Amino acid sequence: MLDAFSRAVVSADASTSVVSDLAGLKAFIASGNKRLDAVNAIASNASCMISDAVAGMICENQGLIQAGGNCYPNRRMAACLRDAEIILRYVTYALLSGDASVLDDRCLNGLKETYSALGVPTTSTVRAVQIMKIQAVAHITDTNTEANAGKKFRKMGSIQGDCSALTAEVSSYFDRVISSLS
Ligand SMILES: CCC1=C(C)/C(=C/C2=NC(=C\c3[nH]c(/C=C4\NC(=O)[C@H](C)[C@H]4CC)c(C)c3CCC(=O)O)/C(CCC(=O)O)=C2C)NC1=O
Repeated sequence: MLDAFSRAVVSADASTSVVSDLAGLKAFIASGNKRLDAVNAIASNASCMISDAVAGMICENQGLIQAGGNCYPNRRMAACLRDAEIILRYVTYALLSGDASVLDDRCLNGLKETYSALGVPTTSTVRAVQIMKIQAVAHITDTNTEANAGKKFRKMGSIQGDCSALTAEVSSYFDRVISSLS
């Protein structure tokens, strides 16, 4: 498992050169508080995001909770919610460390094969991950709306600034999950 710093060392070592991406690391440090706010925006809304994403996925494909569907019976429903939680958790770890390796190595490695062995539909999983991606960006930028959140509407109230680099980065981790299952 690597982070932004160990990644710079490993890449330098691979080309037997000195650490060269110091500008990148400087930017990583300079945006540290923003990054922590972004991780907090996801982590502190995680249970709401997970249940909403899985509910949305089922709402669009109700066969999932009927006999023969992969969210039926409750044991599978629980496994599905747990998997959504695992995926979101590893995305936050990647965002915190500024590197995708923890997500790749500990969550995505072999997941597609596991799903195909168990008959877990990856298109549905991808749909739930897409919803979590949209939610995560909305929570990080504090642009979530009461219309979509209903009674659970909650603003982070963090200082407004330019979060485009962090939202692009977190989106790339969700895209990584999607492409590894597709
Ligand atoms: C730390 C890394 C890690 C990951 C990623 C992980 C995933 C994972 N998901 C599993 C099962 C499962 N995953 C799902 C998920 C779903 N079913 C659906 O219809 C939806 C599309 C989707 C939820 C979004 C289900 C239903 C099962 C149980 C399948 C079965 O036993 O028939 C299994 C098989 C063992 C088990 O049931 O616990 C693993 C290993 N486990 C891990 O330790």
